Amino acid sequence: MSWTQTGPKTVNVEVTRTIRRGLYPAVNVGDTINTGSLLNFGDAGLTAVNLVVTSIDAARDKMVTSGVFPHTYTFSGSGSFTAFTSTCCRPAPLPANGSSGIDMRLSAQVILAENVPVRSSPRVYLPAQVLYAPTGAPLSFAIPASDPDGDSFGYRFATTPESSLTTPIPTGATLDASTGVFTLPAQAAAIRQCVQVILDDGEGTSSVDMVFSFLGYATAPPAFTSLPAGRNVIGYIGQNTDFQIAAVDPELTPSDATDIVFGALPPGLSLLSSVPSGANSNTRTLNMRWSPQPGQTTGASAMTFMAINPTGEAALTTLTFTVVTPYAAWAATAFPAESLANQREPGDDPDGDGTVNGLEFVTGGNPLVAAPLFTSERNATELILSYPRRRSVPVGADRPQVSVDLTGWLPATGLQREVLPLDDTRDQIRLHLPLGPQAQQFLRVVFDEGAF
Ligand SMILES: [Ca+2]
Ligand SMILES: [Ca+2]
Ligand SMILES: [Ca+2]
Ligand SMILES: [Ca+2]
Repeated sequence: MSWTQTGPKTVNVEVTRTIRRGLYPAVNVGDTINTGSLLNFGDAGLTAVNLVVTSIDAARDKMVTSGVFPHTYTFSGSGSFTAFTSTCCRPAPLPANGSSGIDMRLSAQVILAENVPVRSSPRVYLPAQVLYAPTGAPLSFAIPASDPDGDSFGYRFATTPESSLTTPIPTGATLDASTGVFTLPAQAAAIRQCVQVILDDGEGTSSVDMVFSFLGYATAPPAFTSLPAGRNVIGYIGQNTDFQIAAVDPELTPSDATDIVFGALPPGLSLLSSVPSGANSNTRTLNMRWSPQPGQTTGASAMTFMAINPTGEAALTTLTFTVVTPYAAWAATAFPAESLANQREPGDDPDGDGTVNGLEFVTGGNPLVAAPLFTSERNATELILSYPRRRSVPVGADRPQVSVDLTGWLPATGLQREVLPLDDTRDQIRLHLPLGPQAQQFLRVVFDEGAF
């Protein structure tokens, strides 16, 4: 359960639950079901939990459902409310521990204050509430989550009042409060373990309820065979980084047909194709693209992918997606590892050649070797400003300007832009400005900060 504030006193509370397919045998993806549960907004508000079916897994008698419930709170000043919904049973049937009877409660603390920026609780992106794992091996993965409005947030196990789980923390389970890395020790026998985690960004909380079904495999689960190096995909703003994720099940029967599933994709990450191959589709390859957009927050986020076949054999992997600006990527290699730590910004000029680092970057210069990169010349008819330019710099990022007094600058018109290939990565740009009737004229080129 998570929430997003949509106005001074209004929120959308989002509920995601996995439900037995057998309870609703006739519904299809896209249908709405009445779960019989109520959502209590924490004030006097109540609403029926009618959820839309987003996926159906008939073979394992379960389906994923979700719903968004708008609500307007009545309060003056500020208010803190605990929205919650509960049901008699976590999804069933599952191996071991019977088929139902373990209560489930989902809650979220909604903290609202008038006249503050609209905000949101953290969100978890998991493909399903029921996750399968083999017995005999420990389970470890980072709970994939992000906060839509960019707050940092922490993780903790839910308490019994929050989750309804009488033993809310399975024996030996750990949860890293800052990274969300969750571990369960190896389970000796087929067993179900239930875990609920609360995410807190200081502006409220959200919750995710997970059921781990440990299966004693007669056969082997799929395994990831192709992943990005270090499980880290670096994306440069404005550029496409394509990569593959592949998983293979060693058995070749129809019940080992492998799929790779994942939650909602963060901005800039897209699935190009999902390709089955091999005998009975025992191999699955995702072709993906990481394309961070201008303005996107730099830094790292995590996302979990699950390789799974129709019998429920599964493997999880978590990838990190890092956004770096092209300038930051260049600076990481242009400067020695340990030195010049305080002279690496675009406006610094450690070699003192008058070309600041930002311009060394766009021109392909060396920030540690003094060398002129911008040259000018004048002949009888024109003024020429010449500089190298990396082809990866966005089109239009360098803008010629003219002035007659070095004070007021205007976009240069009537300019001829000559582009000469220089080397593998750069062109030499020569800007030709015809001499006009003015007593004096000045020409300069301005690089947008977006180029860095
Ligand atoms: Ca937030
Ligand atoms: Ca298998
Ligand atoms: Ca310099
Ligand atoms: Ca230099």
